[in-house]
Amino acid sequence: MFDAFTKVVSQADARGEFLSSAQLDALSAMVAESNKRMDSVNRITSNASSIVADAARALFAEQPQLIAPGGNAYTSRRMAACLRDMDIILRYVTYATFTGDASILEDRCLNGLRETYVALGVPGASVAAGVNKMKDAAIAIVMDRNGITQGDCSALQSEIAGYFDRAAAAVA
Ligand code: PEB
Repeated sequence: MFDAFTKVVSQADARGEFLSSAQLDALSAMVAESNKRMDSVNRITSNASSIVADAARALFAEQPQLIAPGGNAYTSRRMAACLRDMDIILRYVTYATFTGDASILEDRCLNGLRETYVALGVPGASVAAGVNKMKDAAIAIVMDRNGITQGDCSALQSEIAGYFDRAAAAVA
């Protein structure tokens, strides 16, 4: 598990090199912009339950077979497991956003997740659709210009979107 700093250090050490000025510039820019990152994590974290619930509701409206008898979210137990899974994935996306590195998401959440869903008979494409709905909601909340210092958050937006995309691609 890395963050943006330890990732660069590990890569440089594997080559036996000092940090390059390009690497230092990139990390320095990340520090300079870190308020945006923290605000994004804070906004997603404090809206996590509605991001999950709204995405699940939209998923079940689009794929009603999931909540019909025999469906993968039918019975409260499976529904709870589904909401929990979406919550877990969103939580790991906030960790990746916080650290500026996807390795925590990959190593602790996505690694083996496809195989787990295959073994359980949970449709990965439906999980991916749910993740995409969380992505849209989370990005809208992060990019809301109200009540926040104005600035360019486009790089952060695509970084965060990329974490959701990795999660969706890992299970689709
Ligand atoms: C992954 N999910 C489930 C299980 C595991 C995970 C390990 C089996 C054990 C259990 O039931 O608790 N756990 C989860 C995760 C991590 C982890 C991401 C990462 C660290 O430790 N059902 C649907 C939707 C989808 C869904 C498509 C979007 O209809 C999910 C939600 N996951 C779902 C369901 C189960 C499950 C388990 C329904 C229960 C399956 C079953 O027991 O039949």
